[in-house]
Amino acid sequence: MADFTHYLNDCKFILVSNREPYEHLRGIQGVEVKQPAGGLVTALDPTMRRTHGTWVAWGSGNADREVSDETGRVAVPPGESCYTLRRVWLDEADVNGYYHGFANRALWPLCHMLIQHFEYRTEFWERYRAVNLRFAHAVADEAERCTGRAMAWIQDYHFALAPEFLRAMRPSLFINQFWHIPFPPADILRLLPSGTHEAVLRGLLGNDLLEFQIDRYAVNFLDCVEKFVPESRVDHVHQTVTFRDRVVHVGAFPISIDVDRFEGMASSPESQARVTTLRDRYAKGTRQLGVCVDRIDYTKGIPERIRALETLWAESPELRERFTFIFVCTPSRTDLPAYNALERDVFQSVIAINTQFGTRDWTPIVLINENVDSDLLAAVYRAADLCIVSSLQDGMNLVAKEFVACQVDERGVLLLSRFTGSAEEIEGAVLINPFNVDGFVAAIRTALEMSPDERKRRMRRMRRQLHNSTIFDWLDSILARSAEIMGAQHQPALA
Ligand code: GDG
Repeated sequence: MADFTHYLNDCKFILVSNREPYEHLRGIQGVEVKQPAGGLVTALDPTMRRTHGTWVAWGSGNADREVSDETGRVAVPPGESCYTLRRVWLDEADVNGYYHGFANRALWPLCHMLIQHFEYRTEFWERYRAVNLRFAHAVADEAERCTGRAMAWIQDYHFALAPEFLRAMRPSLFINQFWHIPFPPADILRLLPSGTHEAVLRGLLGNDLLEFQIDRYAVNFLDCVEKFVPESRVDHVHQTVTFRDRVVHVGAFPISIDVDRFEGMASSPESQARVTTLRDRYAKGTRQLGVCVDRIDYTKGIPERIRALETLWAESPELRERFTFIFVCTPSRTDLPAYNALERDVFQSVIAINTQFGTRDWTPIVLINENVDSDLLAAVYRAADLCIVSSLQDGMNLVAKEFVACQVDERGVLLLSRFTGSAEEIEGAVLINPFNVDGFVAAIRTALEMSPDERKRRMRRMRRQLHNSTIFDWLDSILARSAEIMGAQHQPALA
C-alpha cells in the first residue's frame, strides 16, 4: 500500500467525518469494538495509523463515553493506539435535526435534484449549524494541541458550515473538504430559503481546497458562488474563488475503491467455489444472471430498474427462466419515512413480478434484503453476466467499480446510468437513462445478446482504467494537491 505521509511532512493530519472509524458497543461480554466496513474507513485507517493524526467524528456507539476521556478522546485501534479518535457528542435532538433533518432531508435530496423529497425546517437548520459549530470547536482544539502546522480534511455534506467556523477560529489552518455527492445547479440550490443557500456556500468557502467527484459538480459550485455570493470573485478557468482576501481552490478528484482487495476476494478459492454454485443454480448453459447492489435509497433508481425488468419479461416471454436477477438491497436510513415507504414499495413490486412471471422452478428476482459480507458480494459480482446501476443521480457510485474489479473472468456487462459520476469516468459500460423505460429495456437486451468477445473487450478496457485509478490514487492526488497549495501559501509574496 502506498505511503502518503511524505506529503504531510511535520503537519498534523486531522480528519473529520460524521461516522466514526471505531464504535464501542455494549455486548454480552462487555464492551466490544466494531469497525464499519465502508470504503472510506478501509482506505483512511491505514493512513491515520501512519500519520498518528486525529480523527474527529460523532461518538455514536452506546459505550463510546465509557472508554473516552472527558474531551471525548480515545486511542485507536484498540490495543495498538496508533492515532486519536476525538468523539463529538450528539443528543437525540441533534441527530434528528442535523443528521436526519438538514443533512438527509434537505441537502441530500437537493444535491441529487430529487426535489419531491426536499423538506426544510428551521429546527433542522439550527441544529445543523450548532453541530457544525461543535465539530469546528473540536477540530480547532485538536489543531491547538500541536506545536507545528495542522491540516484538517473534512468529509461530506454533513459539514457545509464547519469550514467557515473553523477558519474564524484558526485563520492559518489548512482546511480542505471532499464532497461525496453531486453539487446541484443554482436553480436547485436556491430552493433552500433565502439566507440559507448563501450560508451553505459561504461555509464551504472557508476551505482552502474543495474537492468534488467530477468536474460538472465543481462547475455547478462555481456558478452558485458567482450567483449568490456577490462579494466573491470566481475564476472559471483556474477554478478558484477569491473570497475575503483568500483564494479557495476547487477541483475534481474522482473517488475509487481498493481494487486489489476486491480482485483478491473475487479470485480466492472460496469465491471460485461460490461462483460455481451460483452459476450452476442460476446461469447453467445459455441462461444468464444479472445483479444489482445498493442501499435502499430513492437516488438509486430501484423502482425504475424493477419496472425495466418487468417490461423485459412481459415483452420477451422467451427470456423467462433464461434470465434471473439477484437483487442485493440493504436497508438504509430506516428512521426516515421516505426510506420506509420505498422499502415497502420495492418488496411489493418484487413479489408482484415473482408471482406474475415465476414458475415452480424459477424465481425471476432473488431478493437479498440484508447486509451481505464483502466476500460473498465479490463472488456474486464475479458470477454475474451483467450488473445494473440505475441511479437517478449519484456522486460517483462505487458498486460499478466493485463489479469491474471482481469481473476476473471478463464475462460481465456493466449497465450504468449516465447520471452517475462513474459514467463520466468509466469507458466500456452500456450507458442507460433510467427514466427512459424502453431505452433501459433495450439496453438490457443489448447486454444479454452481447458476444463474449465484445464483453471481454469492454471489460478489459474498464479493468485497465480502474487499475490506474484506485482509492489510493485518489488519496494521493488530494494530498499532493493540498501540499502544493500549502507550499504556495507559504511562499513570500513577489515584490
Ligand atoms: C456516497 C455517494 C459515492 C451496499 N450493500 C452492501 C454493501 N454495500 C456497499 C457497496 C458500496 C457501498 O455500499 C455503496 O457505495 P455507493 O458509492 O454505491 O453509494 P453511497 O452509499 O450512496 O455513497 C456515492 C460514495 O459516497 C463514495 O464517495 O460513490 O455517489 O452517494 O461499496 O458495496 N457492502 C456489503 N454488503 C452489502 O450488503 N459488504
